[in-house]
Amino acid sequence: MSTLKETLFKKIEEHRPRTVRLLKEHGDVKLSDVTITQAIGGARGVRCLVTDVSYLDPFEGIRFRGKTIPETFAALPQVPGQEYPNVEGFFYFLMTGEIPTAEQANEVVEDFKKRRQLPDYVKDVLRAMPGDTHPMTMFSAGILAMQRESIFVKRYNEGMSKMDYWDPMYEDACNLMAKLSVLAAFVYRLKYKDDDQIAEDPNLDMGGNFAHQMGIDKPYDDVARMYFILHSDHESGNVSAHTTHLVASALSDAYYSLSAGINGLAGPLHGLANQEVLSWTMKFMEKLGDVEPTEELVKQALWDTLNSGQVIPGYGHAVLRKTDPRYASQREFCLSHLPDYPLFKLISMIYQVAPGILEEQGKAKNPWPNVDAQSGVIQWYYGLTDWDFYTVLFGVGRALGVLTNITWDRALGYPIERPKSLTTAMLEEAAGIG
Ligand code: HAX
Repeated sequence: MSTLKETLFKKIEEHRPRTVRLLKEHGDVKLSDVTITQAIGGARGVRCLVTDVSYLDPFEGIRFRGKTIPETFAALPQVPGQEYPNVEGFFYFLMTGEIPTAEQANEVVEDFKKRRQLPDYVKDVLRAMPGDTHPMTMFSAGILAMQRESIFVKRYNEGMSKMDYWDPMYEDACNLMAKLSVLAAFVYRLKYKDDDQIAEDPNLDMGGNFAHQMGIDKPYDDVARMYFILHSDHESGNVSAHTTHLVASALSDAYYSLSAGINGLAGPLHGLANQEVLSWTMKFMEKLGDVEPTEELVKQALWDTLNSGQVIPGYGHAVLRKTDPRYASQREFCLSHLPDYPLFKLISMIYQVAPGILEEQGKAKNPWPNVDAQSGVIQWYYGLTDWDFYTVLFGVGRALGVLTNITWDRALGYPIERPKSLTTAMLEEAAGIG
């Protein structure tokens, strides 16, 4: 058994009694009251999900296993010649809550290398899709096509104890996680590079091999590591995480569950916002022609967007009430690697004026930028200008968190999810207007 799996099993055994005790002795303790606004309004703020993988504070932002983003980057084993830690070591940390040693992180790197070959039939399925298919559809279909590989399904059909569910779920999670960046690069080269594929390099970790298979030079390997880690987890209530958890709660395997979560990520109010930000910015520049952008021109364009009934992509959040630390972390990267890049300067100018405009409009509860406002600039700078691919990158990262979560869901025996619906007449009756 690998060190990661052994450590995970130890952690699961330590954790199980905590969940059992809460249920047996304190199951009636109240966590939330639900209002009509919350019932109609997407359960915003209703505290009814459990995860120990990450926690999102409205003002501080995300903590992965108790650590902020800077603390996470500082704590993970540093690899000589790289600015960012290996994604595989971060996966170890998310799964177990323990910072791996360099050796333990490297063990995951080697394990993932053995698991990462993409089956030929997946390539056939993707090649059969029409050329104008969105890359998120191809990514999701690629994941779903591999469902026949599920070890969970095989073991379930053989008959397995509930206590063992986590084990094949973990194996599926690792097999999928190892393949996702290879699948993403395949989709990219198929769709945008005439299917001119680049063979994987067995000497490289996930970030390094991804950059290599994308055909983008250094330091894109570090961009990939940073990007995948930053996008990994944002507790359980966001659409991609919640969907993955919900589908897995029916004991659907990791392939079915992740594919569903990726479909949720593909919505413009969620992960697709990163492509929308670039599309908005490029349309703005195109309109300007040779004219230099100014704060006044940006303000006008933002008002035009709002007045036409559209949202400003990359701004606002259902939970956060300050600048997203994932935005701040990417901004820091830009300040050190591409401080004078015109597109970065424009994105910074939008950052200067958009919050004020959203405040003046008075609708958005959070006028500050989220993760998606900054990420496209970095991709564009390194030559990845096909912005409809950006959400696929988000998807590879998001898988780290949601696959960890569904492995723990099985370990802790979380049941099938089934909230209760009411009718509008029942709400009216509760409000005393029925
Ligand atoms: N531009 C214009 N209006 C906005 C806005 C924005 N960026 N953010 C919120 N609003 C509006 C809402 O549309 C809503 O209007 P209505 O009352 O007319 O319906 C009102 O302000 C209140 O919304 P809210 O409570 O502040 O925000 P929600 O929790 O309902 O929605 C969203 C959160 C992220 C979906 C929202 O802020 C938004 O649409 N942002 C733009 C799209 C975006 O950047 N999405 C990515 C979010 C991060 C993420 O998940 N990444 O994957």
